[in-house]
Amino acid sequence: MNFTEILQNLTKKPLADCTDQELYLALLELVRQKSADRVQSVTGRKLYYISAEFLIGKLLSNNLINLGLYEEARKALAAAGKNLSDIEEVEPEPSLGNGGLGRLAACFLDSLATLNLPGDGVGLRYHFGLFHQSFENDIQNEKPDPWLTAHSWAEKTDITYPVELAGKEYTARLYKLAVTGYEGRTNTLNLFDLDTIDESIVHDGIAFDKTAIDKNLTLFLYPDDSDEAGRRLRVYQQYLMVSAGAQLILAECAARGCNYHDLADYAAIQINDTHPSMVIPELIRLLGKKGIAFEEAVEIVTRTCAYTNHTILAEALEKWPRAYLDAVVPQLMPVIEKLDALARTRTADESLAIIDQDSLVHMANMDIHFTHSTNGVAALHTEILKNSELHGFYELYPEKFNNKTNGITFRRWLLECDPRLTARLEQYIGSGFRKDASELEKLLTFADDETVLNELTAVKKANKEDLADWLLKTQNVKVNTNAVFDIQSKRLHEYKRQQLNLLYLIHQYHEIKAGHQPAVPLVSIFGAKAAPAYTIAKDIIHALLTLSKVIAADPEVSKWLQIVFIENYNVTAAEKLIPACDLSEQISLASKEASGTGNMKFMLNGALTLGTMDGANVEICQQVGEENIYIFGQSSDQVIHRYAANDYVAAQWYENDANIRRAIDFLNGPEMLAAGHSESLNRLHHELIHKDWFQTLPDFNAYVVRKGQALSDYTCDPIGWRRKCLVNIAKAGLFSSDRTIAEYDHDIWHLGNSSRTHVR
Ligand code: 26Q
Repeated sequence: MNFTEILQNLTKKPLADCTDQELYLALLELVRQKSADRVQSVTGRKLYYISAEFLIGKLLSNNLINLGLYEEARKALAAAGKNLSDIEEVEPEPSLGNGGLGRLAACFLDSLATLNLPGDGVGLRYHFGLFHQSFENDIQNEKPDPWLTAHSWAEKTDITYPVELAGKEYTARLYKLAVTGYEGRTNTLNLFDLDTIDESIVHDGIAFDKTAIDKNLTLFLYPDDSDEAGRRLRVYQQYLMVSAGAQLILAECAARGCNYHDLADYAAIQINDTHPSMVIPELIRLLGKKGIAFEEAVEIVTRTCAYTNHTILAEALEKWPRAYLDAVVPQLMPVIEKLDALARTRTADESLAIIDQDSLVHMANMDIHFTHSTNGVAALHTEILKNSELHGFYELYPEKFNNKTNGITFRRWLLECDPRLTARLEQYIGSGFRKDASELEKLLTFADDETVLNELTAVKKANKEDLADWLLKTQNVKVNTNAVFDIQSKRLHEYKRQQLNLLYLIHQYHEIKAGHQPAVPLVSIFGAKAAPAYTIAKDIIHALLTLSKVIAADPEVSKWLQIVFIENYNVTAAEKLIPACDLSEQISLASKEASGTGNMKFMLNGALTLGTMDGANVEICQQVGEENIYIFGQSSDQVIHRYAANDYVAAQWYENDANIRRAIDFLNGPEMLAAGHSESLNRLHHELIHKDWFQTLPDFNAYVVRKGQALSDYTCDPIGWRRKCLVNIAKAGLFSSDRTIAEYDHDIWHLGNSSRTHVR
């Protein structure tokens, strides 16, 4: 049977007569069948990647590519007058993550399956994901983001587990989503939910009755900065996830012959940040019920579990008041108290305790004491953990600490999102890079080949045209594709410093008004969601939207400068933006961005990075060389010292620098106040002068100069620019998540083996 016939067997009518929805459902069914063929049995150790977030993105194209069916499908549909990209639009995007951490989990699942490693995900089936963002009156508005349609990739199973929350029993139901690797095996993403969830209790945006746990528990994913009630609900969510997850793991291992004493020979559990940390006491509790004594259970769990840290921001490290835990998970508190007592026999350092003097339970501390591995997510991040943030732990357990620099799956972030570039690369260096990302380096032999450089320029131009069409269609804005496309897309957070970019744009506005024409027109594109309770983050969005209007209304400036803030940034939008980017903004305050992964995606698609020496930017710089990246700003050491000295006074920088003053004072000057909301603009103005916790002002001038350099290189030396782009693509291989996963497996998981051969 040819592809058309196979598909017609599912649609039961000629493809030409089908709606896009019908074709989507047929393709979904076909992918399901083909994925099922690739399920393999497991021997030895299997990984369970537990995470509160899996930001998987749309799955149809990804699965077709990984199954090797994409081209066939595209051609069969085209022959029937159908367009695969129209069919893709029918699919809702599962928005089961905030940002980097959730997307990383999704990339890891892809790489595990591609490398033929047994590794499943464990998480939650949030009905409305994060939230859907729209701009109303230039202010972020939040709505539910429904993605669970009648036909969804996640399939309901008959498997349920009892979970006790606040003394009441709930029933967690398992949903399974197939994860098919590129020419690899099929693994599973296990998502838990309650049958009793009531979507109709959501009203006025994303508000709902927070007391009715049985109705609300998995309605939303909590943003990274939420209110009190939200945080409390998070404990409920986390325990649902880890208790059901732990029961699933024990059941699967037992079915494969595990007697629980040898759990570490059957399972490796990776704890993705502190959100799933309660899996440690929960497993100890469950092993206790199987007759295993506390001391042995601690040893088993320590050998089975490993922990990844994704942040050094103190406010993001989870510390739960024990009163929360007493109320929600009383069954865990005796275990946590025993773990605290045991940890105190290992160290007298109070800062390493699990339960502190204020009765806060430090989840990261529990993780480090009772797992065998703690890793950071980029070289600089791991060094900062060892030398400052977690120094006491490093002295106690030096052998536990290791680095695993993040990566991205090239299937989604090159083959799927940038078919034009993929085709060109294949023409130059063959198709080996599809499976072995390090082969991209072969591209370096073309660094001085003007034909190749011109062809790469043409690919970028065509991608920019595509993005322009998409922006017109979805955001109703028109952009000039001869301009530089400069993109900052990531969660909105002060440490990521979208406000620095904002101040630059105001600075440029003034320069143009003063008659200083820029080297090239600039389209400055933003994509970012702000946590609903994060006021200053929402103020920054408002200021950018307002400035965008002020500029658009001024023909003198709008010839040179345009700001586009796209609504509801998500994986689907990222796949449109990234291939069209010229300049990638990675401008976090040095030491604060653990790694970043967007930086890798932009680089792989031939954008140049404008960034600080932070997170994985440091390794990108090492890969491409200083001449192929635009680095500026304070170093992480300088920043760490400034914090330690506690002597940063933003107001001094404001008073002593006329450029800074001019830019900041524009925020609540007459032009902005006429177009925006004074309360919000005044608050941001005040914040920057009197707080500026993430040191925007000390980096301002360096940023303006470096960005100016990049823009002038773009116009004055187009061949030199494109050569830099080529080097970036060629050197991106290191950032394949296949490399990252191979390192996790080699150093931490040892999948498919017995753990005993690897015990230290
Ligand atoms: C914590 C407590 C209460 C409520 C929410 C949270 C919470 C939720 C989400 C805390 C953190 C997150 C997400 C963190 C995250 O995405 N971190 C990013 O992880 C990436 C993958 O390692 C890195 O590349 C980024 O640098 C890091 O910011």
